[in-house]
Amino acid sequence: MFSELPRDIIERNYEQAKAQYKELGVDADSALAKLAATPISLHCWQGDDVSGFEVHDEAVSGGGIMATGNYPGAARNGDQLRQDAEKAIALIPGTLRFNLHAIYAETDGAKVERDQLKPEHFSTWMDWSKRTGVALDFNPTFFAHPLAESGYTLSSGDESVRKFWVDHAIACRRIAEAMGRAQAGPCAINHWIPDGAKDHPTDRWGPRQRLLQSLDEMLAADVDTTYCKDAVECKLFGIGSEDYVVGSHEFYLSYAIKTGTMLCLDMGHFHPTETIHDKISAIMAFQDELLLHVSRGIRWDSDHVVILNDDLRNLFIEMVRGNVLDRVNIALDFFDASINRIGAWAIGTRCAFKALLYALLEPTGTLQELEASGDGAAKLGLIEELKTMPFGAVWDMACLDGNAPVGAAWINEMQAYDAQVRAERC
Ligand code: RNT
Ligand code: ZN
Repeated sequence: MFSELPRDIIERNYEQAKAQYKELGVDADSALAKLAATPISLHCWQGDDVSGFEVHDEAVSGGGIMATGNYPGAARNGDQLRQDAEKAIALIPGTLRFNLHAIYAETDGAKVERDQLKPEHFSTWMDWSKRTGVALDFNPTFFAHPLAESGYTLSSGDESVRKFWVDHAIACRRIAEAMGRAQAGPCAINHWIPDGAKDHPTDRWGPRQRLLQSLDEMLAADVDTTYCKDAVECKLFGIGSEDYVVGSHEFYLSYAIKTGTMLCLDMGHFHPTETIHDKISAIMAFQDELLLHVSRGIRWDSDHVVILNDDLRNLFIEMVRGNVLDRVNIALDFFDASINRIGAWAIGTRCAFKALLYALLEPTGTLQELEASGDGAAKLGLIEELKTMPFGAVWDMACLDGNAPVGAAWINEMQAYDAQVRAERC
């Protein structure tokens, strides 16, 4: 349905675009090289609506996050999820990592409690990683579990519950360490807990003291942090924690500064009009590294498929202007079960790479000189002119170089795959 431009036209368009960017002092070739060298971590959970493969004796609620929609054909086991992920990866140019959650352990049908998880339960994922060359990242899963039903995990006042989750975190840190060793490079592990209260709690203090204690305990475990790179993710509010979230921004920011732990900023975890791009230079004045959850909030919900909007561009522009791409771990976090899931992955990830490329094509030095010289109109004018530069021609070249479909042609592949998968799975 959507045809791809012939190769020679893509190349000719690129040469013209490159000349136009050169006029502004921007080298499009080096922007493409930098784009190809900057990894983004693709989240496994868009593939199956954050379900995972755990064996449960009883029904459990989502526990603080929920994918809505029932588009047919969701992956229901590791092989299907890997097959779907490979399809999505083929539609995306650029270097990808793959971000797993503990509930994606493969246990051959056996019930393995989360505090008992071992690297061997992820050996198929690690083999896949080796075969595809896609490095892994990891997350403990502190939700969708009977011991999370109270709304409190690492901050629970029930000592046995709190201990269970600390042990889960430690088990996961060991798995991340094993993944890191296997891929000869760090595995980023992100700790997000749903803990909080729907309505005004009378004790905001106790849970935070206990979370602090739990974090100290889990991070003190004997794990090699050259391979296991920990981050903590804050949130303002969530489903069932509308009034109070134990792990708020202030809490984790303080913890991170005090202990040197990496922070994770999710684009959908702040006030609905609050964006995160302005936070990067503030936090990185004190911290070596940062983890980002690239997402899109709409009203009160935080995990819509990422699109190329101002928030996304501003985020990548800030990283490029600050020259911190090698200090920021970029991960995706969205889940939409109402549309084709391969499509959701492809759209959001292609957009993240587009935003990165857009940022890399900015004549930052010129803009900053204009600003320093007090010529605000010239600066603003140039920023606006950049929006109608032939960015698309450079992006098409990135897709061609990256062996991904050019233009809308990826949609054909998504549709063909959808038809095949529906025939097989539904
Ligand atoms: C939830 C957090 C968290 C999760 C994933 C699945 O609000 O954003 O990062 O989305 O861990
Ligand atoms: Zn997140």
